[in-house]
Amino acid sequence: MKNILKEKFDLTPNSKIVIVGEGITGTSVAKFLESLALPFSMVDSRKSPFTFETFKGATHLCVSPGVELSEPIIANALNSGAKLISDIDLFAAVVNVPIVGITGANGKSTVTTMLGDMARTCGKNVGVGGNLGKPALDLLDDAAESYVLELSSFQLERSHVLNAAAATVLNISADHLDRHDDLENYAKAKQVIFSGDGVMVLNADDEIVSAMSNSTRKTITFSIKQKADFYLAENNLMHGENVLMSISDLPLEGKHNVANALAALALGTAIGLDSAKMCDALRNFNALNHRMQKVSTKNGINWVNDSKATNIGACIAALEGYDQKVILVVGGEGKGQDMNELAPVIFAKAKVVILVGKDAHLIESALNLLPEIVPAYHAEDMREVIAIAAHVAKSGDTVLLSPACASLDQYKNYQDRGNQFAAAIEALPA
Ligand code: UMA
Ligand code: ADP
Repeated sequence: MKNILKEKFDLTPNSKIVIVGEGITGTSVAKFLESLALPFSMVDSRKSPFTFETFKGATHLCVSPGVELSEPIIANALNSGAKLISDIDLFAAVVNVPIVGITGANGKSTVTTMLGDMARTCGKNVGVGGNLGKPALDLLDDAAESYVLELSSFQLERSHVLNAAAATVLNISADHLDRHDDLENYAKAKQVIFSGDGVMVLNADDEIVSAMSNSTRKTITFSIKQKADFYLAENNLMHGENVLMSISDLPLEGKHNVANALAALALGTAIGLDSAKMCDALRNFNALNHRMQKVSTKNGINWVNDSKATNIGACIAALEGYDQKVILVVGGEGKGQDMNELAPVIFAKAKVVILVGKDAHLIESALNLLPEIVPAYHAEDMREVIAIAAHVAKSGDTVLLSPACASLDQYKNYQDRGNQFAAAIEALPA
């Protein structure tokens, strides 16, 4: 292993490696370097602010995904010759079995979990993690036959040698533009997942993703709108001319989850998994918490928690999946997104909107630009949201929490927001 690290990254016992960020990524890198007796130091600006002294003489920086590379002191160290390494690059360099990489604006966690389930259903010993939760280096296991990694744009922008056996960019829509400047830069960061010569799995319905194709590479496409290698036809998931399974056997809400299932099938096929077993895994798949999760049917109302919809793309996908109009709970921290993109879909799919959070007024302004009127209510907190929803909803209605915004203005995180939604429903009188 040490030879590989020397060859790929010029890492030796004489290197001065600084791990930036003492979170779970930094800790996983520290454990890994320790196991190889490679010396390092760890720094964390929340404990002690960075100074030029912090990085003096550093030969390598391993910068955690939550730390911005553009931070002047870090940028200066990198410009002065320190090499940027990442936990993902270290992982990829030492792994000898297939790695599958999954990125995209939305659906990463769902597809990563689906593919992990598929591999296990096929009897494989598979390591599943990355941005999903368990850092890549903590997955290392000699018994693993493959790894499935969810990768964020932050992880990809500091990785160079992934060379995944199969990789996908599920979709591109605005998110994290506070860190990536514009959609083009965000897409470029995601495209790094295709470094190397593995199979490319591309979403034929997404123009930006389709433009990433490379005629010299083996490519598998998926689509819910047109014929592709894996596609949807007459309510069946198809591979070429073969019916794989009916969408009615997919225990998930929303058409975007059909796209996710097709993407997982395409990735699984790329690494040689059996189709019938992959479909078995899909039939038994449980929706991840806070993603289109049916939380209750209290008072005959279908309450759905999609708190993980922290961007407009996820909220649009959620709404488009419904045939009937829903009562939509939306708002939070808007992260500079253009709410005008959301307004027409809200009009088409919401009979009432309940606006919450710091940037609720931006969504209201976007709705006010429409010639049509969508009845809107403002709520201060989740209890009020649920009280209003319970008041306007009739038996048979769906109340959907799909905020299109981050949660941090009012909650600890999206899980906390989803949990408070469920708790407030629970507290309603029957
Ligand atoms: N820190 C600094 N200076 C800074 C910012 C942070 O020193 O300017 C320190 C913090 O004090 C903390 C550490 O860095 O001690 C945290 O590092 P981190 O933010 O990179 O977080 P980790 O704990 O290492 O978790 C990261 C991912 N976090 C982020 O990308 C922000 C986790 O994704 C991921 O699960 C984990 O690695 C394992 O791979 C979380 C996430 O929110 C869930 N991801 C974003 C998303 O999904 O939208 C991209
Ligand atoms: P990620 O890990 O990329 O954030 P998740 O699977 O956690 O993705 O889902 C995040 C949000 O995006 C949820 O609100 C979910 O309903 C929505 N979503 C999932 N898959 C897609 C998709 N393919 N297109 C659009 N939205 C999606």
